[in-house]
Amino acid sequence: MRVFSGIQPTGETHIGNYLGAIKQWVKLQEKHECIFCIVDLHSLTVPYPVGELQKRIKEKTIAYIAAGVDPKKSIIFVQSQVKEHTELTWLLSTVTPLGDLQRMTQYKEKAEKYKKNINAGLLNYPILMAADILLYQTDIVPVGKDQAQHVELTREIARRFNKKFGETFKIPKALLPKAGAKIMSLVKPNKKMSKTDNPQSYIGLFDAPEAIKRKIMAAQTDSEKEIKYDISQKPGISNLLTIYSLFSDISVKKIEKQFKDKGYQFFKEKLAQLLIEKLEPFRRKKKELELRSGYLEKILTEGRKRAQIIAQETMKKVKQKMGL
Ligand code: AQP
Repeated sequence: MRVFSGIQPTGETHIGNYLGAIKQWVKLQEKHECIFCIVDLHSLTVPYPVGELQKRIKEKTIAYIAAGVDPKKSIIFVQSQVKEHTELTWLLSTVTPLGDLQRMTQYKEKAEKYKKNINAGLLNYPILMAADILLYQTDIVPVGKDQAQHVELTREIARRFNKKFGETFKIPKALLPKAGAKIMSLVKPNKKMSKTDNPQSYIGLFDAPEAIKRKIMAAQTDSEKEIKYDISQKPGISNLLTIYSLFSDISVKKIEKQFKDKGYQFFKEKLAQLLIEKLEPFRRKKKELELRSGYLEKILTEGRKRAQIIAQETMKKVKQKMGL
C-alpha cells in the first residue's frame, strides 16, 4: 500500500496537525510505503511573508522528523521541487467541474477569511491536492477531518478521468483517526485549531513549557465546574478532554472519573503538565536538527529524487492517455 500526505508551511505545526495527521503517518510508515510532502505550492494561496517561506519549509521538515517520521523509511520532499505536481494540476483541471470547487467548505471559509485575496489558486487548491495524491498512485491518505472533503473530490476526479481516458489512476481512500480528527481552537472551541490563527488558539509542537501552561490555563471553557465530555454543551472542556486522552492514552471516561469534583483549574494544570512532558522529546529533537542543515538538505534532495521517479512515471501514462 502506498501512503501520501502533506502539510502546508503556513505557520507553526500544532498539536491538531500532529493528532490529526502526523501521528498516523508515524504508525503507517512501519508497514507501508510512505510519501510525506511539504506542500509549499498550496501555501501560496493565502498571503505570506516571502522572506519567511524557506524558514517555514525548514520548520516543517524538522517537525516531521522530530515527531517521528523516519527519513530512512519514508520519502520526505518539497512539493515545488517536483514540477509534475503543477503539470498534472492543469490536466486534471480540465476534467473538474467549476461547481465542485465552489462548493468546497475550505474554499468558502478561506474566501471569507481572506476577502481581499480570493485568488484562483484558492479555488483550484483541491485540484492541486488531487494531483499530489494521484501522481503517486496513492492507496491511503491520512488526514484530519477538514481535508476529508478534498480527498472525496480527488476520488471523484480520478474516477472521472479513468472513465473518460481509460484506467490511469488508483482510487485513494482517506484515513481519519478515530479520535483527534478535529482538534478545536483553545480560544474559540467551536472552530478548528488552525496554524494561521492567533497563537493563543493552538499549542505548537515546539512551544516552550511556559507558553503551554499559559495557553492551557487561558483556554476557553464554560461557566460550570463539571469535567464532562459534552461536545454540544461544553465544547471547550470536551476538546481539552480529547487532548488529554490522546496524549495520555487514557479513555475520556476514565479521565472524567479521575478528575470528578476537582474543578477546571486543577484539570488544566494537569493537562499542561502532561503536554509539557509529552512534547519535551519533540523540542529536544528540534534543537538537535536545527544545527544539522546539511542533513536536512540531504533528506529533501534524496526525497525529491525518489518522488520524481514515481511522479514522472505517472505523468508519462497520463499524457499518453490524453493524447499529448
Ligand atoms: N485542528 C485539527 N485537528 C486535526 N487535524 C488537523 N489538521 C489541521 N488542523 C487540524 C490536519 O493537519 C494536516 C495539515 O493541514 P494543512 O497544513 O494542509 O492545512 P489545514 O488542514 O488547513 O491546517 P491548518 O493548521 O488549519 O492550517 P491553515 O491555518 O494554514 O489552514 C491535514 O491533514 C489536516 O487535516
